[in-house]
Amino acid sequence: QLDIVALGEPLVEFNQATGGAEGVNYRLGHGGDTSNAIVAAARQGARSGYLTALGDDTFGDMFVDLWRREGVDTSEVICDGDAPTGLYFVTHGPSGHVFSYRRAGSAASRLKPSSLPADYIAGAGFLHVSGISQAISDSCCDTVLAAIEIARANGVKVSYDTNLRLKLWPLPRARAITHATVPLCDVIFPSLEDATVLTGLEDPEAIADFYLGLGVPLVVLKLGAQGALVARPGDRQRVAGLKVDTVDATGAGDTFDGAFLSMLVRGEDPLEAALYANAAAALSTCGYGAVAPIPTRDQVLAFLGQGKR
Ligand code: KDG
Repeated sequence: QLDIVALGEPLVEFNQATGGAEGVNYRLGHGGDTSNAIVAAARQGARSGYLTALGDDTFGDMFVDLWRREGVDTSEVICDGDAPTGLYFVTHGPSGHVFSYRRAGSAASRLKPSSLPADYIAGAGFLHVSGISQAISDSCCDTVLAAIEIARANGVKVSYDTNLRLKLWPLPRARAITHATVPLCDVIFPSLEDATVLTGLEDPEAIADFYLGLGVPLVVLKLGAQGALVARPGDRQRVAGLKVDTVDATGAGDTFDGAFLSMLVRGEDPLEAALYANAAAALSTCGYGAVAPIPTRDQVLAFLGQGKR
């Protein structure tokens, strides 16, 4: 029995090391929003599993090794001998990180609804999916929607990160699919940045109203270094940002999602979960790459001054 099952695409990460552009080095790492989130959940002690397809290649093996090391169940991960594992480059410019994808035609983009292990999803506490998984191909979008249907039919809670990537799909389509998915979820984790583009609204309170109005009962709006807004019908709570020495925010939002879910499965309420996830996400920005700097539960608790629990 797993607490959380995530579905989506892992991406091998080449993260620009500091230094000049010529002959620059790239650190090899792991990325892919839902993979990052499930690793974050596992590092917080949640029983976690991942659903995806990998190429039959070294990069695919690299992910299986990662998940096994992290205690993420890989029993339903598909190996697709006819397509590669996707990858991306992260470069660092004056306005933060920039992603360059090499993922078209990847194994995960060929996922289809019939690839889904229904019993595996039906046995989980949460299903976690994202807008990126919907953006990479029509068949992966259908797969996400089919997985949500299986989850809902079996009383499995659904969490969703809008993770808007306009390099992957045009805004009108992103908006239509995202808005149609939100009401199917139990909790959503939009970033303020995504939500501003998707809704055309700038005020966090108005954004929360908008999403609650679509019918989702819990909106956790990620405000980056400014913390988070936890909104439920008739209830708003703010979590303040934490000061850390940020070097790379890649994957911070995903760490937030995984850490938040790990707290819900422990029975904590959404505000406690947001305080914790906010700290985990802040710590994850103190190192390069999406996965390497994700903190463990002990590190998060130490940072919050709570010691081990
Ligand atoms: O949130 C970080 C992810 O965006 C990154 O790891 C890569 O999944 C990725 C994507 O498609 O942008």
